[in-house]
Amino acid sequence: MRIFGGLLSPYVMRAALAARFKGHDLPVAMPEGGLKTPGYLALNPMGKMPCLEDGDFHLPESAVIAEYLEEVLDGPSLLPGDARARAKARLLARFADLYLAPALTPIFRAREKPDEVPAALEALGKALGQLETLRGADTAWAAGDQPTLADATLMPVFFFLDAFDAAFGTAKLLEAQPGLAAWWGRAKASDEGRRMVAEQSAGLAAFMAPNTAPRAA
Ligand SMILES: N[C@@H](CCC(=O)N[C@@H](CS)C(=O)NCC(=O)O)C(=O)O
Repeated sequence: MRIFGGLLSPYVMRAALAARFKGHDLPVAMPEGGLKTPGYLALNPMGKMPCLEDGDFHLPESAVIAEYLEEVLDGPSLLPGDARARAKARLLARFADLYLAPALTPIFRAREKPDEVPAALEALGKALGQLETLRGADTAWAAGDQPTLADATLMPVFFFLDAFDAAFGTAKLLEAQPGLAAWWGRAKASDEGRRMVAEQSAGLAAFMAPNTAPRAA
């Protein structure tokens, strides 16, 4: 089993983290020739990363990949507890996909479209407040006392709050959300968090290097 993509992408990292939280270290690499070759588009017609390869089975879309890995890999459950606990983990992950990550996208594009950054920062602050409310009381991990699909989804997105802080003050937006701030502090200090931060930092350095980096986010 392997994952096509680059680990700077929060979507690729989500798939990798889901496997790692279950005790599996899947290889991750860009597909030969990039994301738009006829061969890769036959596996993932959207031409995006990640795409999971499991034998002759190919699966795009990080949320679906993470749920598939939860089903096929042995190891601790990433959807533990009762139906309500599982729904909570899924809700936080879905919120990240639909509201949090899109708010970050204009900040990635700040070099090309700096005018869009102030509105993006406002949207990001609003999304963090909504996430704090959805999450409710702080727990050791995002949705309970063990890592879930919510942590695998949120952690690679929160990396960018730290990474963009010097330029845009993004980490400060977290100060208004004490539960999330506490969770993120613990998550990035965990073994998987420290590894993730190192890998995404390396990917971001390559991405930001002028004219040399493959597009990774
Ligand atoms: N909904 C997709 C989003 C994947 C996505 O947008 N990936 C970006 C990298 S962060 C990508 O492949 N961009 C390259 C492109 O669109 O050409 C998922 O969850 O897997």
